[in-house]
Amino acid sequence: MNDAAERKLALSHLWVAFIAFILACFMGEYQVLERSGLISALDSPSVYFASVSTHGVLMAFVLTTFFIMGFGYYIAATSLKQPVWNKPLAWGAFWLALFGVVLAAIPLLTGKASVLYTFYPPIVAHAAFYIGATLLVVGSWVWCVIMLVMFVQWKKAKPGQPVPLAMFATAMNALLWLWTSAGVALEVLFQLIPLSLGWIDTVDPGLARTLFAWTLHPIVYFWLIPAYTAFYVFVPKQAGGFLFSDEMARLAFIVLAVFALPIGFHHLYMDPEQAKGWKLLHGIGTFVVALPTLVTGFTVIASLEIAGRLRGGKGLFGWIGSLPWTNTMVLAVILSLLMLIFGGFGGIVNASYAMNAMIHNTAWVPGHFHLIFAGTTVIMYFAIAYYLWPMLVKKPLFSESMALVQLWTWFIGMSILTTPWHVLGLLGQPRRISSVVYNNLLTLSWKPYELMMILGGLILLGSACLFIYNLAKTQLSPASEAFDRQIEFAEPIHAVESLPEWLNDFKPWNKVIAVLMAISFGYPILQFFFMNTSGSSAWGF
Ligand code: HAS
Ligand code: CU
Repeated sequence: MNDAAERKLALSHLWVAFIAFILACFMGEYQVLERSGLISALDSPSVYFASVSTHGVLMAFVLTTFFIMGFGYYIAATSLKQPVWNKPLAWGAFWLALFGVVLAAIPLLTGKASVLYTFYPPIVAHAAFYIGATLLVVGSWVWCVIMLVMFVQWKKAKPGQPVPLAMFATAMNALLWLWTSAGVALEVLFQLIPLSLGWIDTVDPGLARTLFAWTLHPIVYFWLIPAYTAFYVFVPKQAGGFLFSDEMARLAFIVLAVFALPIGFHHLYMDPEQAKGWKLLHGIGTFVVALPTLVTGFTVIASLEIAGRLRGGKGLFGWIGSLPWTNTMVLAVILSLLMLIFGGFGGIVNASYAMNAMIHNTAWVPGHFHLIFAGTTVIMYFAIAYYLWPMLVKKPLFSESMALVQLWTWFIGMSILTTPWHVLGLLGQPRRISSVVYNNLLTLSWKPYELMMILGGLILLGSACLFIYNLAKTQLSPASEAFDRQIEFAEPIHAVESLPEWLNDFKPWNKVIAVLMAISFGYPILQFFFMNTSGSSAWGF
């Protein structure tokens, strides 16, 4: 297949993602410096909050959405072995989303949208921020439609055959994202845009936070699924072995998508607007959604063990040493899993209803999500980029050894950055503050941790620059005629000839999601419309 058009489509998306990423890394380092109070000339809450809002939006929404779209297009084309459906539409979505990002960037950079990436009312941004963010989401919806159309077309053409695992995961993510983004879309369209344009005088922040919670948990799995896709479909082959179980992988993606949705109230445990019974229900669901990650850890480590033993590793742990640690994909998965141990542990602490009181709104929370998102997840984005870049530009990677150094330094930098954050959280440091320099003795103990974070941030910034440099040099190096590498998907150890429909399609799961969402969000949302908020009782006294 001549895939030049697909390669260009994927590359354009991935470059937008990584440019957003590197800009945000510079802001991150400025932020740790500003907060520490080390350089008094930097002291400016207004610049700090403009920066931290832009950093969050670039990392959480721009890097992720563009990466997921670009990766998805290429996965669909290569795993299904067919061109991307309706490329003009895909390009239209690309430009619409990019336009949205530029539109949102203007108020962000001029301090008119310093509302953080969660943009909770009652703080209100300039309308251009919400409209820009909406266009980015609409662009991503088009991507979802293209993925689902390609999935359905392939199934119609090959009835009864198992959809390739890589495409199954990608299409599942598209479906997940359609459901996920609906919550924040309702909030932005019916509350925040009208409010920021002055069409309405006030909104109910409780309703806004409930709608945002609908989105806030599943969005993190929208970001995570490409990393898990690489775990299952690239890692076993790169390690020199086989995927331990194709069916387990599918089941993990299904449970991840289905149970990611009805559990968002673990972000609202300490909020007053929902009753404790609903919170407990969502809390139980949160523990269910940790299961597919445990299954993923098991399957991926089992696949690595198969590879290690095929490579001659002996004994209980000897296979670990015989893995190809100098393969970027293999090194990245090992470092990613190591960060997942602690990032996931933090998640379980957060999810435990009573323990949440200890860490909620403290520095622990950014510690958790930097470790599990910027660590576990983004390190796999790097590995995917290193793997795909030579195929996308038809040139060998500029430097494999630089890539290995980059992955190690990202892991080391992220560990140095996030450990103090967790400790500071337990010491009571609030999150979302622009300065940690208080006038009391207690907060003196925060100082060494703040300094460590500056060091961690510096290492990460250096690592991020190496990443971009390597990709740019690869693309700009002279073309080599002989170079032609093809994408290789891992084979399961037991070939999958046929699958039950529930492991090969989404229709039944879509219905399950609808029921679970109606149960877990129906009443909690409707109550806002029926509640008496006038301050008097129903009898008028
Ligand atoms: Fe989270 C807050 C709970 C996963 C991202 N999370 C956040 C926020 C973000 C975020 C961005 O319940 C902040 C939102 C905000 O700004 O307010 N999170 C969880 C739970 C999980 C979890 C239960 N989070 C993620 C992932 C994210 C992410 C993934 C991004 C990609 N999170 C919460 C809660 C809050 C929260 C509360 C609200 C806190 C508050 O109060 O505000 C689970 O999915 C985690 C499951 C993972 C595990 C780990 C298993 C470990 C494995 C590794 C094995 C490896 C080995 C090593 C043995 C249970 C599988 C092998 C070594 C070799 C050499 C081979
Ligand atoms: Cu969550």
